[in-house]
Amino acid sequence: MEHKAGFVNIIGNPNVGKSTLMNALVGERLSIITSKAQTTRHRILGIVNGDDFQIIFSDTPGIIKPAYELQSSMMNFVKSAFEDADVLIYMVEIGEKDLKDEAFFNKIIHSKIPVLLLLNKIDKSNQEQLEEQVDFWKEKVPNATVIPISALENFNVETVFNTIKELLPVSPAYYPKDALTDKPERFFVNETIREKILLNYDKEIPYAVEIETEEFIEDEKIIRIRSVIMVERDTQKGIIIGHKGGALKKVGVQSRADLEKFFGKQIHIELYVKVNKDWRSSEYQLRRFGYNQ
Ligand code: GDP
Ligand code: K
Ligand code: MG
Repeated sequence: MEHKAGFVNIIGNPNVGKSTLMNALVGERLSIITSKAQTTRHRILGIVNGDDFQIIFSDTPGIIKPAYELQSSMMNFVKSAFEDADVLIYMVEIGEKDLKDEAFFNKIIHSKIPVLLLLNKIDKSNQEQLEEQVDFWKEKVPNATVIPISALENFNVETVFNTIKELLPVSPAYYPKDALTDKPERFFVNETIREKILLNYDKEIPYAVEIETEEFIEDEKIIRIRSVIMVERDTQKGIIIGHKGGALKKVGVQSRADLEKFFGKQIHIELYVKVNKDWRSSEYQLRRFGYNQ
């Protein structure tokens, strides 16, 4: 039997459902998901292995116009997603009619690699709107295969999966056949905590936060974790901790529940908050947190 393998990169505007799709395709909650833009900051690989294939999905941050250094490096992740793909997934959501970034759009319509245009969130549309949108995107991106899906309700996700398998080039596997992702365990701890912060705090707070897991000690039945929540200012520290530590405690409880599911073990988690002035604008700090490639 011939073995197929390749890279499938998922790009699109913020909040269209890229991370939801990758998790559905991989069958694991690798990418955090919230209704807020810029939830995904890194490029995250999700690997699906079969006897005769290996698909390496990569989830990227949404396409944005960078306003500060962190965002610039997030856009480098998106750009690199163009460079090594065997199949490109360009995701749009129902009702979306335009690309915010012309340069990206031109790259897509002139792409030499196969493009799947996934029209997501069709659970929110009616038949008439759906047909109109499919026609619109077929005309706008003539080189793409247009597939309407609902990543959230798992509608047509299998069709996407099978279409990708067809398009994969013949190749040996790139990663060990038991690999699920390229990211270390601590990365998923950091991301889980960051997701809870996105869910629990308003306005600028989540965007000023970075997580660093200092300790990850795995025993047979329990994993002991200690993580720092980094903020830019003292006032933000106070908000994260909350009255009598209540807000921080909530983040800990919610993170622990998710991490126990993810790792399949009991979790002990200790969180504390530290001020790290202006980390988002510091190249040195960004490198330290794995943003600058
Ligand atoms: P990303 O920013 O493109 O990675 O988008 P996310 O995967 O984080 O999803 C953004 C929001 O859209 C979340 O609230 C998801 O639950 C929601 N979402 C994703 N896919 C669907 C879908 O198929 N239908 C609906 N109704 N919502 C969806
Ligand atoms: K999002
Ligand atoms: Mg995302």
